[in-house]
Amino acid sequence: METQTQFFRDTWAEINLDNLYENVTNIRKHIPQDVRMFAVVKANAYGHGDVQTALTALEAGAHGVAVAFLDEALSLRKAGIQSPILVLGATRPKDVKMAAEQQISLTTFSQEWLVEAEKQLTKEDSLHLHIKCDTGMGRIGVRTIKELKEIEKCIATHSSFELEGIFTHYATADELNDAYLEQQLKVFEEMLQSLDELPPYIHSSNSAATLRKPNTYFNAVRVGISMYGLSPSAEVKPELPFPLRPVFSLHSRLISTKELSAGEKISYGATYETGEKEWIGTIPIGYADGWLRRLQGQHVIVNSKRAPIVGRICMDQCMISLPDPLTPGSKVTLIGKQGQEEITMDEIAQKLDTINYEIPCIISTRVPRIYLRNGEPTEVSNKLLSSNIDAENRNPQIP
Ligand code: PMH
Repeated sequence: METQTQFFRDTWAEINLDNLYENVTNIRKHIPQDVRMFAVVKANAYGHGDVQTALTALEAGAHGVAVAFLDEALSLRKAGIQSPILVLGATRPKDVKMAAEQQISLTTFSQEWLVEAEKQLTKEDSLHLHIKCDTGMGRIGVRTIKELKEIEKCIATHSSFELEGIFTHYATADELNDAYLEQQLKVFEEMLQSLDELPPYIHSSNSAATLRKPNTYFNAVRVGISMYGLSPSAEVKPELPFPLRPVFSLHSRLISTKELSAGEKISYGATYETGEKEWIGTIPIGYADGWLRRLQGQHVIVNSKRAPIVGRICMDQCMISLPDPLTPGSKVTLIGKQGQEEITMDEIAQKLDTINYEIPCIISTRVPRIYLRNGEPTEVSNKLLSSNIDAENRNPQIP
């Protein structure tokens, strides 16, 4: 595939929107029709590109999108996303006016916050709120029924607030042992029972719970990692109800190749020494792109064969020991498939001793993202934007 003309560097990530669409479609088929799906597109859609991900997920049947911060929500609105948007994290009370104006739903978990937020609003405003319950994650949320009731009352007595939802988040949904999840679920159900009236949206499931635990659905789910075609953990991977298609792949091209004789040194510290005659290739990606120094020794795929990264990874470049004599310009795949070979996100995560979630997030914005639709590079098109509106119309029951 030819790279696009908007960037001038031979390293790029491909975001396969066809696979994203298929993952969302399969998730939608897996859950009952009346359960709404929020596509979690925080952190630039886990590094995949928030606008393109949001539009594709909405087109495939997601009801709305969820982000971590108000800034992320505002940037999606600015890009023309018209669906419901929920901010899952904390927002400063002084910033709530903007959320009300842009019809962005916020998360609340303290009465003091409501008192401060109310000062920013007028009678004409309607700020949509979801109450976050901390049922055992220990992050944010109300922990007692007493606090919850105070918040419910405070929202009900102020006309500028509208209680739109209530939710919680599981700490161990990606583990096969469900004991702690069931304990959290029980606490959440007790909290729900204490309410005078249930709000329109009740949600608790992340990807792992959405794929494995129908008893956590209530009437909405919040799906991130599985939409991107990645398993929430190695433990639940054998249990997934349908195959997930990876969305993110990472590629580069050889910018220099040379045949070196035995005993030549490679990169900072001169830590690698060629054993015998060896072809060495250089690719323009380094730790400033999120291709961290600890990936030294990791394989890439070139000429459809695996080849190791040799010597220290530099800020903008690294070297590989080539399997064949190759000329500059050959494609190098760092994550994804080339020929019969594949390097998965999970392989890179394992090499870095972390989880797959972290990898696309740390591939820096210096690496351009190319969006593929029907196998071809695509811009955010008017067609996609109009289907964003269609997705809204398919959901006439939006409160
Ligand atoms: N809901 C909330 C509140 C979340 O924080 C996340 C992910 C999701 C839903 C989606 O989870 P999934 O990607 O497993 O489907 N949050 C995080 C996090 O804070 N760190 O890693 C994932």
